[in-house]
Amino acid sequence: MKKVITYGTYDLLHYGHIALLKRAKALGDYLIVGVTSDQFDRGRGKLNVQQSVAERIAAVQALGIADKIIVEEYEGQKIDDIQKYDVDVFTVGSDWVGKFDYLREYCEVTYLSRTEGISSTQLRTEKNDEISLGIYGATERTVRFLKESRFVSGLFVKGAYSPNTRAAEIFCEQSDIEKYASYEAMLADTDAVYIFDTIDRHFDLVMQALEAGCHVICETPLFLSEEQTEAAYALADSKGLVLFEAVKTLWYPAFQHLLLLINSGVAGTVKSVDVACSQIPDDPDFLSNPYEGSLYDWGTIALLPIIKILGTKYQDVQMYDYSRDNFSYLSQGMLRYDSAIGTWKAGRGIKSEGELIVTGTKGYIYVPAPWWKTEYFELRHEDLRATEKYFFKSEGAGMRYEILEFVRMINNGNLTHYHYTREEMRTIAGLIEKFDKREVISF
Ligand code: C2G
Repeated sequence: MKKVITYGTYDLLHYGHIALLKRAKALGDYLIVGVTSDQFDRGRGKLNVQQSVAERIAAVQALGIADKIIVEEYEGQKIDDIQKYDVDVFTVGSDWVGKFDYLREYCEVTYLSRTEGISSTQLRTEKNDEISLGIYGATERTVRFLKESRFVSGLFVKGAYSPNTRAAEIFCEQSDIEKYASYEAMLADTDAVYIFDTIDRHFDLVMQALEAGCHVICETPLFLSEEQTEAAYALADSKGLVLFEAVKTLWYPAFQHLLLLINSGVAGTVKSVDVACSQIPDDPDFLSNPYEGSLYDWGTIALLPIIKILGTKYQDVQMYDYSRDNFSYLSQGMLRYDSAIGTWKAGRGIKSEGELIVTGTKGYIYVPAPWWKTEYFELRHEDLRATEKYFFKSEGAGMRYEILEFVRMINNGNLTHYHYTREEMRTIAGLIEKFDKREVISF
């Protein structure tokens, strides 16, 4: 029996895929189809896949062409599969010519001609209209946002506005996007807006954008109080708009996997979560704005692992604060739960080891600094030799994952992929509110 193997994503399965699968089958007697996992595609920079691996497998299965379907999860798996299943022929479309010649050492390699005039990319664009987006702000961060947005299909940056006219001019000219004369003008001309400013300015900017009918992706932390959070989400809901907090850490493949692992109980019962984040910005100007201070800046990121892992129902909270000249350099605190403790340390203009440790009854998870943009973490046990290492590659500056999620939410009517619940948002806003109201012990 001659065994053939082929691989693909098979997103929005079309006749190009089908033609290839049929010809692949005709090369032998038994066809194995490897369907890429969501993680694997993200890792190889294929970010705009619309369907989950389960949906894609179901579509391939329904064709009845494959004799066996497997999931492709890692680089180098093809060699393992060829040996494991005793494969005679490896085949893919002609868009890959030469790329898999290294497999000739293990089996026959055949490139089949690709069907012209059809592709998943084309179907994706036809399915959803492109979202036009305006950027509020003109800083190094908005430049990064713009660059990262180009890796996400279905969205394009139309222009920008910043109260800092000179900075806006430079940004728009260098990036070749439109420069708007006012925020209103930009909102009137776009479907969505990305807001980059300090937390104290978010509420007004967000409300104005929602009133104007724009979807909003706003830098983290979103708001200064629970009330603002409620009001903004109520308005977004009533208008059927997406209001998205740009917490890029949350969408990093490694962080997503960490949450998944903890939920599966590999570390036992979690008894404590310790988070530290700190930064000394390059430009010393930040000290002049109190809203650039510790928890005003780190807010959601510092509190997110605690709230995501231990939940929203804490018993009490203690906050300590080191401020000078109305600027908070360090916020440290402890959330006490029924049977667990969460601590955080958030620093601006001060530096510490930015690690995350999740302590459990069977072992602990260690995420090295800077944990908030990690690709790597370890699950450690009493016996250090039993350490399990996890590596999840993040492409670019990581922002593309959150932008992708934002686009998905707009296209899917705000229903799917809501990994960050309203209750979690409210809880975090409530803690930032306590900090803002100076319910802290100063030192
Ligand atoms: N294909 C085709 N004609 C098209 C589109 C795709 O023949 N118009 C083929 C591709 O060449 C590939 C298969 O259909 O052999 C699946 O295509 P994709 O879903 O785009 O998957 P791809 O990214 O090519 O994955 O490890 C993954 C594999 O290397 C290939």
